[in-house]
Amino acid sequence: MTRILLKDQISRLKDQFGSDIAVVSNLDSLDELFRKYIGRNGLLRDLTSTIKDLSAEEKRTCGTELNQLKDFLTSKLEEAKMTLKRKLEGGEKIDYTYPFSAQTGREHPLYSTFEEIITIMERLGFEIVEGPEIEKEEYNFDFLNIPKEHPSHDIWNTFYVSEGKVLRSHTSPVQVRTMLSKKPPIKIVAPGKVYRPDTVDAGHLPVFHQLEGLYVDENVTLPHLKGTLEVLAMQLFGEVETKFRASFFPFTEPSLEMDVSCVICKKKGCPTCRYSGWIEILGAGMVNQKVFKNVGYPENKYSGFAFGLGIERITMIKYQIQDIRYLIENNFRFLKHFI
Ligand code: FA5
Repeated sequence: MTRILLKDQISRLKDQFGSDIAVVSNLDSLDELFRKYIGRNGLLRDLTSTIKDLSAEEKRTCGTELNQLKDFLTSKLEEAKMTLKRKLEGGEKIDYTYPFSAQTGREHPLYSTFEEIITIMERLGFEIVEGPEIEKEEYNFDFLNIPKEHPSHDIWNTFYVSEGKVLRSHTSPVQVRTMLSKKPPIKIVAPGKVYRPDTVDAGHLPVFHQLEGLYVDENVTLPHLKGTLEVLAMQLFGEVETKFRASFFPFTEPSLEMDVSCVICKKKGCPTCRYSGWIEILGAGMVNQKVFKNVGYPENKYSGFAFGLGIERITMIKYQIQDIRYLIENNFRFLKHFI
């Protein structure tokens, strides 16, 4: 017997074993197979006895190979035994008491807030529309009566993509797109991402989400606007204080901003509200007649209101989140609070 010869014998024995085990159908024939191959007078033993006349070195290598063969045969027989047993017991058994620790996912709080706002606005009769994030400069500014010298045109306030194209700095260009494509009555909300090179702090991000609202018809008034926003705030937050402040936007006249009392510090002042006790959640106003003129609507026929709210700010108030940056860090420990 040489090592080459032994290798050949091992390979043949494996082939033979493969054919034998493939047809085993009960535990008795499996026992028989065990005896045939690994039993005291089995084929493995026969092979082992053939190496006794080899040199010490060859004996060692061949011995290792025979041990590997034994391991192989034993594990295959064990495997077959388990499979047969399972079959005889009537299929795989499931242990229903085994502790279940799979982690379940859920929506990001930002998207839950989005969904909630959209549902409220749909109930109030607003239709959802969308606009592109890469926007024509003229829709982002000019049609909205934002003059060329306005600081928002500045490269420090807007991301320019190419000649005449910007990353929209608010969702208000969707107002323009909607009014250019249809006549009133219009009652839409437009959710989406907006981009600004703002300094990042507890309340500011360079990429955030807004929801634009626009209602245009004959005889839409300021009380319609205030009523709509108050219903929205009440349904979103329940018992919080709200207030309207006079403001300025070139595309609304008059303009206002809506603040909600800071739920983090209860109006005592904290970094989230910049120590004012109030968090600004939206800008709004009555659509400026100049915007109607720009989109080709007849003079003084229509009136309307518009608003643009910051989704991150609303999420912070709803879930009492102190720092806006938590919303984009994807820290699992933070997100787990909302599961
Ligand atoms: C606007 O963007 C106007 N387009 C809103 C508007 C629409 C006014 C229609 C009138 C009519 P403003 O820049 O104030 O306005 O932003 C609106 C809201 O976005 C803010 O109230 C705030 O909630 C949120 N916001 C603004 N900047 C940031 C920022 N850097 N990070 C997170 N949220 C922001």
